[in-house]
Amino acid sequence: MVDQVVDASQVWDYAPAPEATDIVSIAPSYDLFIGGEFTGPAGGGHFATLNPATEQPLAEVAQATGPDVDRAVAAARDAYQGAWGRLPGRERAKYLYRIARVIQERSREFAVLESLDNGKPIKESRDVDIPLAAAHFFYYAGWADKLEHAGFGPAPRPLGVAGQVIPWNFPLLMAAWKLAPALAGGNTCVLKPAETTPLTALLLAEVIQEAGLPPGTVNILTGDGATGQALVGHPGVDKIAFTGSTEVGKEIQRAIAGTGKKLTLELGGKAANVVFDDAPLDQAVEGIVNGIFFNQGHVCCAGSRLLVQESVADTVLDRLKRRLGTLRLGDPLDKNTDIGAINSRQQLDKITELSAAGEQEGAERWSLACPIPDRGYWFPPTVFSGVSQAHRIAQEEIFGPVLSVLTFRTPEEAVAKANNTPYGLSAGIWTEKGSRIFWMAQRLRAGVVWANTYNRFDPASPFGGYRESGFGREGGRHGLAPYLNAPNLKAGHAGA
Ligand code: TAP
Repeated sequence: MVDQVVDASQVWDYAPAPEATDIVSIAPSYDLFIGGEFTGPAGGGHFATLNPATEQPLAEVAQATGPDVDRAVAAARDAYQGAWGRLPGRERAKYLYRIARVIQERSREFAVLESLDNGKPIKESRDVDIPLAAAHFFYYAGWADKLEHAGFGPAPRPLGVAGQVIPWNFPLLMAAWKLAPALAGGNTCVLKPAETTPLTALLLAEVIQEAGLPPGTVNILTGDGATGQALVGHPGVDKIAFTGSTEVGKEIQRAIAGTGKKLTLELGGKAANVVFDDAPLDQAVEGIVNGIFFNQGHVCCAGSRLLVQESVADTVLDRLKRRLGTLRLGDPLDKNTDIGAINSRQQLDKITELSAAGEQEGAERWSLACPIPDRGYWFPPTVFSGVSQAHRIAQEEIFGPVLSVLTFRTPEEAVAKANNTPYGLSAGIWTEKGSRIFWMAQRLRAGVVWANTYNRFDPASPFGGYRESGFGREGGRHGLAPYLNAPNLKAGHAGA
């Protein structure tokens, strides 16, 4: 059912406030970043990266194949055994600080480019993605000369060459999550950004040149899943760090079994955001909106299942729909935009298919009646109520602006329903009772639990899941561990 919740005559009309794009100069074509230089792909192939809000191509980007992976891994090995590997931690820290500062200096450029390539609202790339990416480099710069004080035992050693594969939902931020701890620990890196969002990783390559890192310390290979597969399978890589879908994560785990390569997996999620009847409901509604509609719901830890106590379910749903009526969907570069474009046709098809399944299975659909641009990939904020635990929309990760609402009567029932998922990445609790927060947090099987807030990130705080959400942590002191060999660290998640 599509429902108009806000009387159109009462809507305050915003004047457009588009961010200027002339700060970014996008080249017609990009090469690979190997050994400190941009270099053409061995196979000569390129593919287009699109603006998902217009479906217009932004640039051609090189398709890396096996020989390029060989070159990048060799360059990373040389840097590891050479200039980068010889640097003491206090010198590595200076490079990381430099990268962080240049990202800050060029933050508008990064934000505009991220919104163009990804489709996310400029206010999110400007206020969240880019500042957090810089903060990660600053944070890990601080650790580079203090590794022996990180609690892993004396003289922790780097692992060597890290192969890092990232998704499209937070392109620069995921690159920062991968590169910063690896470099702080003294490793060298080969990074593969997602096929649909390579441009900020390529701008980061320019920053890395500008910061003067020894050639080969960071290499960036654009390409598709086959490029990622070649990197993961390369015998010259010592450690694999992957963020992406659970399906591909399992494939990677199988592929490297028995090789002795270390592995961290940051995979999908289906988080429960649990609202009790004593919660400050207006605040909870803001948390629900942030939990599932931030970044069009393309968030691994999105609060995609709302569990609301039965006694307040109608009130919460009414207030939620009223609040959603104020969201503005449209041009990602407009500073007033709350909901940007879906990143790709493929992702839009997946969201559309799962939403249709929700209706077929009997859940009640409500979608915001808002103007949808003629071109580009868009999906209006959507809420399903009357969802049962067996519904696909309660079990599968939709990775879009779609909320499934379930109800509960007792805290025990809330825990049982929240944990009824193969994932274990994140959860939210809304209640005014501190004791209930602790009671719930002890029972929710999730790597991160937020209380009376949602989607809070800080470089000092470890993030990661368990079960089908993966293993290993990124962020904080814990985020260093997957990149180090040290007496107090377990053998790590080897493929063996
Ligand atoms: P995937 O399809 O898994 O892709 C992730 C990355 O892996 C992309 O760079 C992809 O390349 C590459 N890839 C694809 N097949 C591969 C293979 N066989 N071997 C090696 N690499 C391969 O995920 P996605 O659709 O981009 O991202 C969405 C998923 O990521 C969601 O499930 C989300 O929950 C998860 N995610 C998790 C987290 C954390 S921290 N847990 C954070 C963000 C996202 P292409 O781009 O060319 O396909």
